[in-house]
Amino acid sequence: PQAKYLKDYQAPSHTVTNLELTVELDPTDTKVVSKALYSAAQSVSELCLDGVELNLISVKVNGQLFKDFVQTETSLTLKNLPNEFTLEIENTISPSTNTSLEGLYLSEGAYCTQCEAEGFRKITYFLDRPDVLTDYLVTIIADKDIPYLLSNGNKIEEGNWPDGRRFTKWQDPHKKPSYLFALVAGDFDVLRDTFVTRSGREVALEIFVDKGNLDKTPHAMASLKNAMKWDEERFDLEYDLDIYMIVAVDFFNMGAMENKGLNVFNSACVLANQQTATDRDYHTIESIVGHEYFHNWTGNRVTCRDWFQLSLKEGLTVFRDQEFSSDLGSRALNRIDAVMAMKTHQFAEDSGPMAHPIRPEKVIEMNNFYTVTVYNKGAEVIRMMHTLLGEANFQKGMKLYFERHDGQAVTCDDFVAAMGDASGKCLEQFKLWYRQFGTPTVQVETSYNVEQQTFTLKLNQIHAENDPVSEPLHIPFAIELLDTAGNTIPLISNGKDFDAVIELKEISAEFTFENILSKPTPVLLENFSAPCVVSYDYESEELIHILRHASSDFTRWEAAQRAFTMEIQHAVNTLSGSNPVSISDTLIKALKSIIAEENTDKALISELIKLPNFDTVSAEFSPVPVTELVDIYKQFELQIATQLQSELTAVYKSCLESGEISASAVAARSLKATALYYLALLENDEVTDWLLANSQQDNMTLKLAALKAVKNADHEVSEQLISQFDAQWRHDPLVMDKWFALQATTDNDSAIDLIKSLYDHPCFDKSNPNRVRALVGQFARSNPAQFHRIDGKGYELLADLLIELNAINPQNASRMVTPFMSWKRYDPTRQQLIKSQLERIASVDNLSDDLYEKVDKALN
Ligand code: BAL
Ligand code: ZN
Repeated sequence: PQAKYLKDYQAPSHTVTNLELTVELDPTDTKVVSKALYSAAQSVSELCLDGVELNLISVKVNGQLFKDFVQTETSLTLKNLPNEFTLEIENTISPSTNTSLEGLYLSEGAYCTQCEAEGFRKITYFLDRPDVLTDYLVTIIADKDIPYLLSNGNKIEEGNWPDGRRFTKWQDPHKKPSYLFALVAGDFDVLRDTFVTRSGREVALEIFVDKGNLDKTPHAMASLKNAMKWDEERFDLEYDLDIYMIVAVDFFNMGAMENKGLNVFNSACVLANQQTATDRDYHTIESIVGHEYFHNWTGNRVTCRDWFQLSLKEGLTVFRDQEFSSDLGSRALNRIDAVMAMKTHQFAEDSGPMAHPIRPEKVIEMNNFYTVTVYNKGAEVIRMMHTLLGEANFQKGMKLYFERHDGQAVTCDDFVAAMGDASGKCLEQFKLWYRQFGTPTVQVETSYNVEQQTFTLKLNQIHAENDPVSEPLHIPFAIELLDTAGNTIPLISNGKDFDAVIELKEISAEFTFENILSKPTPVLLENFSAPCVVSYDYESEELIHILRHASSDFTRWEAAQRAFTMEIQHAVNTLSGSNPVSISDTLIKALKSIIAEENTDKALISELIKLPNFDTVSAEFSPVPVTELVDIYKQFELQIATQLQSELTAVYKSCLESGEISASAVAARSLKATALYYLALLENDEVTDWLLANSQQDNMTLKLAALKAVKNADHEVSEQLISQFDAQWRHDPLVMDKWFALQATTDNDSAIDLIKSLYDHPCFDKSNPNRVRALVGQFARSNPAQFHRIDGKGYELLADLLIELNAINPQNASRMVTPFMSWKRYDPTRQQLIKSQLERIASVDNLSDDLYEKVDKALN
């Protein structure tokens, strides 16, 4: 396969106007006619169009049949062309056999499209690149029994086609790149509403779902309206069409897609009611509905010049959706989520063979770069600019960005330039964040001078070994100093008030603060102000002090995570034979008092008393001591349950919740779930009653909390509850995904056989990405004991599946290979086992570019 390089970018050879697309739908023989005016940018006589898996019928230039072309598997090159001409191409495609879920395909009988990044070329021959912006006029023709025929923009005509079929015609008033094209056709239930924009325009809102699912749409609709209002208020951005449609489909590779005026969503990211969806699902839906809506400006109105610039729209839009969720809900909890994603997934990617800058420079398969780096680290880079500029200047930057670039396809440099010009802040050095990769470490040394009452921080930035950037990065490094009573000490440096954000611009620098009456406890990289690791030798008492007193809830959580991690590290070092390991009394005492805090958000308490997840902790070790960690987690959880039994019991009883989705009810359920998770580890009849009672609730959050708890504890009622759930929900595969995910975490030796037997469950379907992710994805991500079995059977299970998926859906296969990418972090035996599975995959005939790129990087 051929790699593409950012440095080789060339402007398109032609501009395209007045694209008329006529699509006659048929499951195996859909006819596509595309007609447009092409104008050569300079005088060139060749035009090379992208096209994949298309059956070409005819080419006409200026109305005349045209034969002077060369066809390959991925292109159509026309020769000896005039400077300006109309081109009409007719081709056919087969949606029903398209299991890649790219281009036009069928999802449970409904036609739908996915064109980002390069799916439009599976529909017709075109300049399928984001910097070719065109106006679209789309005619859809289909059998009469398909009531909804949808595309982007406004419906301008509909009626009967002469042969008895139906048609609709759609015009999008905004020029767009081909990746934002969408077409949907099917029979749906529709939830309709309206939104009146700030300037008084009424926008029709429509959510299309499978028949019978209407009662699961109000939350998505409410989220959409909240997003529209929020974008007006916080970003001064108003919606620009008269209609906004969302269609939910069951077969979808991603979460959702921001096609202009016609979003297509994975049904998992739309459908929710209290019986079927957890509070977490509600939150995810709100955030994704927001995310896709926010793309209307950051992505659609201003788009990317080329795919290397993906973070231009994704990093920025993730930042915007994070801010949306934080403004509407708890800022601290949203920050915890975002930082957890960074530390769990992005740091791992950044230290493995797929490490890349937020603006990659070399790509084989673009679908492989919809990554936590481009999205989440990209959002952190935007957040750093926000920290450095402040909200007012950041918003000025956004205004200037739109003033300069509305309707254009631009680069990340254009965005940073707008931010710099609008604020007057020099961001030249800051731009290195777009080129560097690997997680930088900020090494911190501190010293307290008793006589002078000063406190000095020495910061030293160290870049990852493979980082191509050797010059110092511009790092906003936020700090807080706590006195012995836990109060925040005002910062004074050189006699002046000092902002809490140190701007580290050198490799090494010192910062001294005055008027510090006694040795303070430093909070470092407060609020995760930069995507870095902090290296500092905290005493565990210091962490407990921060955990108790820090002014920010997020900081308290980070201190708890660090304190737990230190205890786990200590346990790994002292573990020997069957001697038990334990959490220190000081931390247990701190946890006890946290649970009893009356004025603290219950959802935060729930997070503070949870152990850090396995992946975050693993990152601290080389090689990862898998077996020891699994053992220590079990011992620690049991110890928390035992020593905090009375506190957990009390808090469980005091968490009254009303079955609503109000913030307080959600928080109460979250803490209840955590208490139940621990308490299930103890033999206690009262707890068993609670577990049974929760499992019968008509509320999925509580029901699933009970199931997770019994599953983790291998509780005597576990099997009973698992089969009850299956019996109750077998009719709803989306709900069954929760059940598949639970089964995947079975941590005894029956796990592999169980998973294989579930491939035959009537709800399971390997061609559905949600199912595969729920069962096998969850197994590889969240069942370390069984995935990393020393007999290699866990690895074999994943590799078998990837080889099958390679032929069905390469994009999904490629996402699922991630757990293998960090193979070098394990012990020699496991390394060898994973490596041999990677080699097995590498030797498969017809290996997709998607898998090839990753496996090749992993092995070389
Ligand atoms: N653009 C692909 C899906 C998303 O990030 O919104
Ligand atoms: Zn996005």
